[in-house]
Amino acid sequence: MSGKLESAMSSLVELFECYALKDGDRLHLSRREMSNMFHEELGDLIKRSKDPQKTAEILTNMDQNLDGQVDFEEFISMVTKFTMCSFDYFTMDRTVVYTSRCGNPW
Ligand SMILES: [Ca+2]
Ligand SMILES: [Ca+2]
Repeated sequence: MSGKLESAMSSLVELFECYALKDGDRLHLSRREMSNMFHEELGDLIKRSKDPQKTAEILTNMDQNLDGQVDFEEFISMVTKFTMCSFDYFTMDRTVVYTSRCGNPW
């Protein structure tokens, strides 16, 4: 049985490969693959961002070595930065999930 962290890590690898495989190169996200991933996986989070300028900055700077594509290390770096900026969003949602699943926690 895997823990939540191991599951999250596995999910990130699977997600990256799912989008990266579309052009046959499973090790890199092309610009089109990145665009598809943003719209399909982060659309709601981007719309709710309290700091749209910071969000745009993180997403446009994904390609750190400027080779026109995003490798797994660059992808994980973006996920880390974006997750840190989204802490309030996720903790707010966790309360909603907890309340709806377990009743009033107080
Ligand atoms: Ca690819
Ligand atoms: Ca790159």
